[in-house]
Amino acid sequence: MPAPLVAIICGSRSDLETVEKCAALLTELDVPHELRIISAHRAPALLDRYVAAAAERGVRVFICAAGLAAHLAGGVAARTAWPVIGLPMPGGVGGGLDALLSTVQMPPGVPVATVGLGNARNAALLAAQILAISDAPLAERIQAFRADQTHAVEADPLNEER
Ligand code: RP5
Repeated sequence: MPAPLVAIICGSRSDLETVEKCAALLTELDVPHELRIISAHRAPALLDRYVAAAAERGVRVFICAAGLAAHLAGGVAARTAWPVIGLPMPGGVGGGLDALLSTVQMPPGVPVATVGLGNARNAALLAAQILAISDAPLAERIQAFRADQTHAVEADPLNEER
């Protein structure tokens, strides 16, 4: 097994159903990854140890999924200079507006690239696209994914030329 390049961290087991869609797309794109459940609030010391160790082992992109007072992505971004993608989880105030703002509104100097509420697949794609900068075969797999997606739209029976 190649060493993971992407670490997916979620704040709670209750985030898993969404986060597994992110892991599934990374698997489909053949991107080595690992998944952990580490709450920024309930286990800050573990988060500290994990981020340092993961970067040491070769992880190059972190995807952080959290809801409510979603400090996980910001907390990870504070601990590493590798890219961090925030995946805010729906369900809190305003359907997840709390998590969206907590994740996206980082102070200057510590960025978190935030995807839409619960948009686990975009988090996976963005991580893959970052890694594809220096991985030509991965870039080709992403292009193929895009082509399939385009073909699916074009092939919809409602779009048939008459
Ligand atoms: C966040 O609080 C988690 O990421 C989760 O989305 C939310 C609720 O967590 P649980 O109370 O279900 O553990 O930290």
